[in-house]
Amino acid sequence: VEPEPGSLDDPEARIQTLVDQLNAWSYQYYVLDEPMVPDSEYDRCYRELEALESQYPNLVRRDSPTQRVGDKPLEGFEQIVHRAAMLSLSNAFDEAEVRAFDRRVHDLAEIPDHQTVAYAIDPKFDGLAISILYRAGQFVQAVTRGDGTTGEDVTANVRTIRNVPMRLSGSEFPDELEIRGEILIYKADFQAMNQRQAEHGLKVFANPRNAAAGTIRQLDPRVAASRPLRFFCYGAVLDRDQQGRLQSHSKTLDWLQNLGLPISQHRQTVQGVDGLLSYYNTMVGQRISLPFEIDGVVYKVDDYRIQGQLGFVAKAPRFAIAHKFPPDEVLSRLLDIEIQV
Ligand code: NMN
Repeated sequence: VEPEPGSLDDPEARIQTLVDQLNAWSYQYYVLDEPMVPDSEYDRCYRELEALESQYPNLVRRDSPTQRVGDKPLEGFEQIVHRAAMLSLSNAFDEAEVRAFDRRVHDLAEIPDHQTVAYAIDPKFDGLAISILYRAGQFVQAVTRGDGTTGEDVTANVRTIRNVPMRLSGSEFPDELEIRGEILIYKADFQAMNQRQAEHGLKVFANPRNAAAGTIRQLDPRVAASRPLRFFCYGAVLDRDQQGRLQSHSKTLDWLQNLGLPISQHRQTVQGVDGLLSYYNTMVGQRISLPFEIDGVVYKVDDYRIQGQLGFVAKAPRFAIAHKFPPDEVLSRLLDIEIQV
């Protein structure tokens, strides 16, 4: 008699069922922030999977949640040349500079004054930029920005980040997909982590960004696995055909979200410079209550055709700008105190 798939008589199928189930629950828990089952249920399946994997080591899957605990330490990080440079963004520090940006977009793309430009906006996460490569839908490589041209292969560390999918969902992805995003640590996780570090007489970090950057450059992936890193995807490297099909940045993010990638819930599409400034003011107000640190907001011309007309200057695209927040160290010091009390 053929064993029933997923039953205990067929360990390979049972392992696959458990991996798929745990990954689906993890997606709900870490990406959507809506757990579907109690932790005890998740943990029970996890232990069953661990037991099967130790009994059948050759059946361990690369996308198994047990593979996120970190491999053996590395000797060093390999240097990787980015296939598409990781650019930086020009900055705007006040309203006049944002208005000048919108003016330039109109002028260079020859958009009449009475027409507003659609902009896609994201919070500017205060973490570190990362490029992640999926091949045939499988996570294969993660590289830091470095100098924008060459970065470091930190695949082993990024594999431990719980909301980075090891496998894309659905089938609507190209054979190779390189995505870009930010690695960060939530404020509350940072406080707890620093407290643990202090209790163990270990290094205490100055802020979440330093902690995230220091963790990603750790040679021991088990250390990375023990730290509460999170990831947000904010774009993909697309060729002209793909841009033509997707049409806009906001539709690209919809597509990436459907592939199971974590996309910020705070993204928005707005019309014209007034839309930009009103979003900015909203975010200035929300900044302190957001669970993660941001140091500004990023405005991108949404339509790829207009982006293409604008092109690039030096190392930054002309179709995007980072509107930076004024420094408010006093405010964040106050926040630290509040959390510690
Ligand atoms: O290391 P992982 O497998 O991500 O688990 C860490 C903790 O998070 C565990 O305590 C686990 O129970 C919890 N967790 C819960 C769910 C859920 O759906 N309730 C999903 C993923 C992780």
